[in-house]
Amino acid sequence: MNGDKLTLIGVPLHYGADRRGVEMGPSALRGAQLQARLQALGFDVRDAGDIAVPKAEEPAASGTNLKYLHEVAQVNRELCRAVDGALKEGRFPFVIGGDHSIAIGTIKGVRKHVRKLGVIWFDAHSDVNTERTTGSGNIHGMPLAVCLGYGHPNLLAVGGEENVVDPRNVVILGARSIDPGERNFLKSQGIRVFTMHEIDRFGMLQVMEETLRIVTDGTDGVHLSLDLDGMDPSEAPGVGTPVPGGLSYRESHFAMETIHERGCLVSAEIVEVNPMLDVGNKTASVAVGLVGSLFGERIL
Ligand code: 4U7
Ligand code: MN
Ligand code: MN
Ligand code: MN
Repeated sequence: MNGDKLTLIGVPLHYGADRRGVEMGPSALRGAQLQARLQALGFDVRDAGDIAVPKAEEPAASGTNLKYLHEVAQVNRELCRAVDGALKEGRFPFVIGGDHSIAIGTIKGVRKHVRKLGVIWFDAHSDVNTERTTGSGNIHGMPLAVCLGYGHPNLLAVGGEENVVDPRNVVILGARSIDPGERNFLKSQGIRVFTMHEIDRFGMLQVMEETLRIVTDGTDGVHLSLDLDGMDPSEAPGVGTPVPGGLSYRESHFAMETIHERGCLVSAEIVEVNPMLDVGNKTASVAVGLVGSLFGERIL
């Protein structure tokens, strides 16, 4: 953990999901007392405010099937700079989205400081589509591929195309919706995916032991990319692409608690909270609860 200083960076972006609502995620998370929760654990928390998101009526012509490529790339470049800036000041970057395309800017920014970076990708989806495999054209289904070095040149260029992560240090947790093209990609990259089937079979204890072994094996730090749709929609209904059969409340907290115990985290992000689809502010509150466990809240 990067000392005891954190910087919150809001990214009210929805263009990667092409669906409204998720741009209100940062304000919902702030409203659920994210900052106070972290301060209560003794952290010095600075809220850097929101990255500016350009207005667009429809995807600018980009010569590709990727929606809002121009806007998504621009926001990620800004985010990458902000994450880089936080780390330069010795502060832990905590990014609040926003759709999951922002993982590109976060991870590229972190990689400028952490040479070998492990990644835990908590998600119902694997987010490894490219312009060749995507059915939706939505960039929030592609960020992990980009961080591994595959995807549109404008996205690969964010923060320098050399700043990729090693597939041997990446783990996907909670997957239950993987597109055919993604399946091939995951196999060819040899990425460890703990689908809901493995989680049912082995239980969270064994899954987290194996996860933490993989993401810390030869690395200098670990990034957590927390897509709230990894949780079961009964716990986290306010997400853009809910998929039944997800991680329970306790399984999710247990994952956060074990990551905290390991003390390997260098950066984190929470994405895909969509207050427009939520029941009250339930999903943001559940997310902030997970952050509590991630940063050391204890039951006893
Ligand atoms: B999220 C999808 F086809 N795979 O590419 C796609 F199922 O960041 C969903 O994980 C992507 O929420 C979900 O559009 C992106 C679809
Ligand atoms: Mn995702
Ligand atoms: Mn997802
Ligand atoms: Mn989603």
